[in-house]
Amino acid sequence: MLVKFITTNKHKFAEASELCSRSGIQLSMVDLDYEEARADTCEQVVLSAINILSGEIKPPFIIEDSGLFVRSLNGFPGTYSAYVLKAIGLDGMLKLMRGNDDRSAKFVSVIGYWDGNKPCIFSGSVEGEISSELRGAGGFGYDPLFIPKGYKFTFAENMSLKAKLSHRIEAFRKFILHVKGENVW
Ligand code: ITT
Repeated sequence: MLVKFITTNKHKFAEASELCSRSGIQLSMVDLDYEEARADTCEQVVLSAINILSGEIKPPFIIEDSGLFVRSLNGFPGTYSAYVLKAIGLDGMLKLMRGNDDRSAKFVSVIGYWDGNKPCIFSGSVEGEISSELRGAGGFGYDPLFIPKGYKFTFAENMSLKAKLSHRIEAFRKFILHVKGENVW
């Protein structure tokens, strides 16, 4: 089965397509930059994107909105994660967190699937904390400063850990279960 993944982010695409291909779902990347809604939740962003894109792109397709939600910053950067990374970078995030005792954070991923009939939403999240320095060379985005709960490594230091328990992997497992009826836990 072939499903379009509308994204400008090749890292997201690589992580998702590896898992999906193991279940016989082939993702093809459609690198289309569309206007994303301003909203507090990834669910709202995804539903509004399906609304726009379903008029332009033939089903079946998926989109994914994700982000890093830092508890002591009231969920910032959240749905603005891509913009904030461009604007202040990882060093800027570390500065924002300086002197902050509560470093807990979570990554969230929400997939929107349009099969031509009704929009479906699948979400995943992973709890963790913001490290005090950047560590590791793997992954992308905020991976060098995110330490998943119960571990000492950042995602960027341990990509095989990320491939097992990331927010994106959880959301895509749910998507695969829906499409194929196959549990890939
Ligand atoms: P799209 O074209 O799919 O929208 P994007 O990169 O703009 O690509 P988002 O709007 O969903 O994607 O922004 C999510 C940002 O959150 C992303 O650019 C990263 O900075 C960060 N992020 C999401 N998942 C991540 C992950 O697994 N590891 C590190 N950073 C992540």
